[in-house]
Amino acid sequence: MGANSTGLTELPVYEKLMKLAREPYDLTIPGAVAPERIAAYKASAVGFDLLYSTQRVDDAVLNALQQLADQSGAVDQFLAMKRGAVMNRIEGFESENRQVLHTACRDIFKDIPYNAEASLQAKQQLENLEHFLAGLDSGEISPLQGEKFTDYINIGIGGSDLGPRALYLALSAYARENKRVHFISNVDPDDAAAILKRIDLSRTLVGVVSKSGTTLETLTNEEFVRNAYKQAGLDSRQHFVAITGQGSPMDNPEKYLHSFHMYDYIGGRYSATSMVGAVMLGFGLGFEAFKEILRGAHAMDLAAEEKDIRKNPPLLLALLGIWNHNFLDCETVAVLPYSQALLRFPAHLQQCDMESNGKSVTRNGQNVANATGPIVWGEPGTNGQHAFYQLLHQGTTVVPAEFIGFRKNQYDLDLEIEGTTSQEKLIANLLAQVLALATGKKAENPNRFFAGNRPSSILIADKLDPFTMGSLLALYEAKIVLQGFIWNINSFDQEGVQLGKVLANRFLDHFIIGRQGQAKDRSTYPESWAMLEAAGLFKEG
Ligand code: G6Q
Repeated sequence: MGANSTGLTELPVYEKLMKLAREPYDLTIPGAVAPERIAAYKASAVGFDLLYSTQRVDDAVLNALQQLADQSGAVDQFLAMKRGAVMNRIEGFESENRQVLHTACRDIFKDIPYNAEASLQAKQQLENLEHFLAGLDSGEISPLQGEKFTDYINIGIGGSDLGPRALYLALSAYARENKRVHFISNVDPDDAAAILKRIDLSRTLVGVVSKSGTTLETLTNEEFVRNAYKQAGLDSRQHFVAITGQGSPMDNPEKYLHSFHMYDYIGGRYSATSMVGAVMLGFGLGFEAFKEILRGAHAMDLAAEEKDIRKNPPLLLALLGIWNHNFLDCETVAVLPYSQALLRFPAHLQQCDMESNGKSVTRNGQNVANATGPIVWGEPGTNGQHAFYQLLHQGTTVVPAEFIGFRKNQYDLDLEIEGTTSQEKLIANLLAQVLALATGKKAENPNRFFAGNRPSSILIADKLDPFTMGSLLALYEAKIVLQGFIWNINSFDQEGVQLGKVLANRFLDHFIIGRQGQAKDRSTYPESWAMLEAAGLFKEG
């Protein structure tokens, strides 16, 4: 579905943007980043300011980007998505054919939600969670005669790990007293072993998160941890909760203390505000904090409906990304949070963006005629400054950057040292990097020359609290889907991860054959047998 059935290159404004891109705004000319420009190039919503005077755009480019948003019908498609249009599909070919309704988890705060059915299901699951958490708090739900669970292990991978984990780490300053959360995602046995070594199983609740209920890593880790319970003489059923798609193979109440559901219209990488994130965050931060995350996300979902790009930070961020990627030919984008709490947020965005928009066919199943999703990566500042910023400033590749910062720190602890606080040092560095990348520096010595014109923007809010985190999450989710709409790709499937999964199973079959001492028929899959042998993982005889 979608108002836009053409790709980017077929939109009328495409040629205009190509022409403008021949002479993009020069940030290195003295006075180019003028005070009036800094003040004017600012879009605000839900407590976030997006400062973009250090992007290579001027009013002509911004007007053309506005036309790009209008001609592609990006916001209308965003609204159609929220109402329940079947956006996850490829026209004329077999595809998932699903609605895309992660926003429904947040629309519960609307008097009339966009999609009544999905928001009702979200509400029912929230009530289910609220009762469960109350039972845990009162000690009613406990295998320990009134003593409470203190620890929680989240077992899940990909969308069932990255978003929820990024949120928990971002908000661990608000963690409830005597509650700790741990994560196991990798099928590497050391991931589970390291956690099992340091927790008291008898006081631990284990949330197994898998929408499909079939993911190799998650099912393996579930058995791995259940085995530890068995070894400890404990009944794992009293400790394990399931968070899964309704009707999935994991949707089996007999095996779990409690079950929570998510639905097929919520994609894994968009699922942090469904039960996928809710159960763990509710345990670790409390139910009210989780609702604050939802409130913040909902507020940004609404802000993303604004059609004027200068008043819509997610849409503007999406368009600036397209300007840099499709017109200025920058292949990657760095997300650089100046906040230690956002340690894993770039990793979440990497998945959310690259799995959504790393596509080569349009929604009509034709090859795309333009570049789609960029490579997304990043690390918190100021740490990154002492690592990879050399390349950002003087490398041969131009990397547009999205800086994220907060005016206040989370903990009530900061100190003035040599005249400034640590928080001031942090934010001063953020601003300095943005300016340095943009304006550069002339020098006689070529090795000390900074070319400048390296575009970036700043997203800044007051303080990283649950509401703000929810808004930030939704801002990026909206940015990613809006870009997908403009590129006319399906941002909601992930066929590209299938082939590797199938081949991994073939290698596992080889291990089984080897272990059972069966005859090895190398004629069917000569290359996989040869690879095992070359890697020293298997010897004949
Ligand atoms: C996300 C992807 C993928 C998924 C994991 C885990 O959009 O679909 O990362 O989240 O593969 O899947 P399950 O939740 O089904 O175990």
